[in-house]
Amino acid sequence: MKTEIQKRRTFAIISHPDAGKTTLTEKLLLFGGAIHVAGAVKSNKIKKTATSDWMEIEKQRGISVATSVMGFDYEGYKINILDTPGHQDFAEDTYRTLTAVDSVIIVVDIAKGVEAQTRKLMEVCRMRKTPVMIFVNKMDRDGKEPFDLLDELEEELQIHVRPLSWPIEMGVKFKGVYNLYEEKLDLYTPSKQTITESVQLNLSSPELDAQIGADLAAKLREDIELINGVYPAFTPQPPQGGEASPLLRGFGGAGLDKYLKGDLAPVFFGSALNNFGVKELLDCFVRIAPSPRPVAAEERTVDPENDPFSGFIFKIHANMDPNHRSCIAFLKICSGKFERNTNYRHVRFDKLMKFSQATAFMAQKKETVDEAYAGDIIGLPDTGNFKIGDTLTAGEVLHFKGLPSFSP
Ligand SMILES: Nc1nc2c(ncn2[C@@H]2O[C@H](COP(=O)(O)OP(=O)(O)OP(=O)(O)O)[C@@H](O)[C@H]2O)c(=O)[nH]1
Ligand SMILES: [Mg+2]
Repeated sequence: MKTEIQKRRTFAIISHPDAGKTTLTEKLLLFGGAIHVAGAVKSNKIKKTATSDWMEIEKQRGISVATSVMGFDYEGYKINILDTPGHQDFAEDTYRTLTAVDSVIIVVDIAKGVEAQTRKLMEVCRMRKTPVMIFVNKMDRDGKEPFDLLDELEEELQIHVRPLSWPIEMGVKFKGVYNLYEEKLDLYTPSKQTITESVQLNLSSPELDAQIGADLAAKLREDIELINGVYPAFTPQPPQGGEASPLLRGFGGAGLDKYLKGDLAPVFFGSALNNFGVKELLDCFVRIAPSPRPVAAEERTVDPENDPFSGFIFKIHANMDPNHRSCIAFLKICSGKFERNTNYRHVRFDKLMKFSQATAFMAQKKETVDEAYAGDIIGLPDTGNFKIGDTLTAGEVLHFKGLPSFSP
């Protein structure tokens, strides 16, 4: 059970509207092999709509209205993504979602920088000490100077930052990024291809000059020297069997500890629409993002790996499936293992309930689950038994803390 729980990565993608959350989610599903053709957020040319924008109103308006949950397996990890709406009218849904995740990825538009809703959501993350990674999106467009943007991120989001990739030019001149973590040059080609051309090379190699020209190579070397001088060292676990990049080594991985405490955000640059920088983000994410963390209940702190089953309802959705009029209650499993047809205690009613029809959310389709583990989110058919904040346990009385309540 411990191995199952440790391989789970449950996170939300958050930001101001239009930064590219749904587009990024779609590409993460694509790289994770969960879907084979990426859909797009409203566009007249493209027939397939984004997997996470499945509601009719979302398809029509090209915005996300409700949080979608999608799970998939990637390189031995089980990933649960929650794509949230950015619009403030639906912020309640997003705030609740933040109670159900172990980390977040914040998407920032290179041209717009930090926007109002992103700032508010970051406040919630700071309060909860949620580890944060930042994806600077839309590098195919002209935007702010990257060092200025880093200062803006630190100031506006009140979090330290640490670039783990670094852009070479932007907009029409965008050449790609240098990946500090894996010491490679990822070259950008403005197409929809999913494989990024990358060259393993040391910064001092003359090959760099050959690839991007002497001037840009000199500027890149200067920029990276500055980054390593100014920003905290960051030592993520090296790729399997490999060694952490010497560029990031030192100071005992102070950056990684700070990330896990929610004090420092690693920053990646890319373009979700062009499939660029997404795989690099995902590869680093699965290695450094936390597996399910302990959850505070009024009674005690619940340990995901050593405690029996417990979980709470953070969202209830009506009419998800036009063929079934029932509601679905979204349950985040905090500890242990959930099993089908097993009696669990509904703490508020003080009665036992069992579920034969619990569903897992695998991209686009739902499927019945026999078992699920801490970190997972499952859907329970609800005929009026649940309220947001309700707890289910293997028997113990627990009330989880920190669920915001809103007037109806
Ligand atoms: N040029 C460019 N456009 C992008 C990129 N990523 C996303 N977009 C576009 O930005 C628009 C908004 O993208 P979405 O993914 O819907 O943004 P969102 O953050 O999910 O928005 P809400 O759900 O409404 O909060 C869409 O038209 C995308 O095609 C990118 O890398 N480059
Ligand atoms: Mg969206």
